[in-house]
Amino acid sequence: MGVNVAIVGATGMVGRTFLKVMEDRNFPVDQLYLFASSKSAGQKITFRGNEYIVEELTEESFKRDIQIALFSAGATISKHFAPIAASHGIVVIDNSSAWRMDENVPLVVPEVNPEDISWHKGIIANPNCSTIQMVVPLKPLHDKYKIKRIVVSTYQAVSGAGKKGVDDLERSLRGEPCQVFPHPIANNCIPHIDSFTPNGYTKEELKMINETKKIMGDSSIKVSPTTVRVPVANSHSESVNVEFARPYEMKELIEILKNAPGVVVEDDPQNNIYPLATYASGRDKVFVGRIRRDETVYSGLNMWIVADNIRKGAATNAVQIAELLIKNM
Ligand code: 11C
Repeated sequence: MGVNVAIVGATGMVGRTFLKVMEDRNFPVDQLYLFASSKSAGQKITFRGNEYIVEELTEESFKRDIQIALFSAGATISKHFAPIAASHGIVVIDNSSAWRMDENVPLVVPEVNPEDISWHKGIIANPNCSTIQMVVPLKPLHDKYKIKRIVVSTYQAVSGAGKKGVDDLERSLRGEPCQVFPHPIANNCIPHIDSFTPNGYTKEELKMINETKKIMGDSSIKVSPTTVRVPVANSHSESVNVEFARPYEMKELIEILKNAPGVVVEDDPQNNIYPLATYASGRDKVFVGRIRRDETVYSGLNMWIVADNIRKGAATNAVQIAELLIKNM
């Protein structure tokens, strides 16, 4: 038996990927409702061989027999419509930043804190893509060695800015000015994702700091991020430096990563094997490589972490949350 599902933001990049991921994972859908802005209403989208017509999202949209709604239409839409959906008994899994730091809303990565789903009050938040791929391999290491501090630099794909970002890279590669990014993205690395805040960090960087603490359930973890947009179409890469409170043996640490849910270790530098954005794209796992001791601190580690930001960083994580909900229904 399946569930009745609504997708809000169905015509966007993540919205369409929700559908693709549900197809790939045989997610049990009975009725499917697709919602978007009035501009996109009327578009046709195929799911499992059947054509669906996208409807305009209104306050009436949720007066249907729907159990789960996957939202990816931006924070403003989520702020307004997620509580309306929840008031009809629908569980909203929201991919925007609107509810992530709300203390009444669980922020969930199924490989890390699946237990937090149990206290939802109608809305469950999906974390930011750059946070998700970092915490998946770090959680089992934190459990064993206790993380004191993380220094992370990201190399984020243009698809993080949606289709507009992908179009901007193509435009920039043709020598035309960018419309979304503040500088040419072709041949550049732009250390600026989302807007700057008074302390000099961007909102993207603050998300990595705050969301990591909430998902890991440990506010003592220090996170020092620099987030950078690079001319890569899809999949974010991250250079992650970790300082543990307890010592580790490298062999044991790698075994932990190999056995960690959702993690694939790709680490054979002698044969040029390490995670790459082109390989991670289209996959649901988090790839980890270049695993090596940081010799400059008591118990330090360097890693290179890559994942598909639209799949594991957004759509797949949300569908995994929906799968957990169904299991507990
Ligand atoms: C990017 N991480 O790569 C952003 C996109 O808070 O869900 C996702 C923004 C968010 O531009």
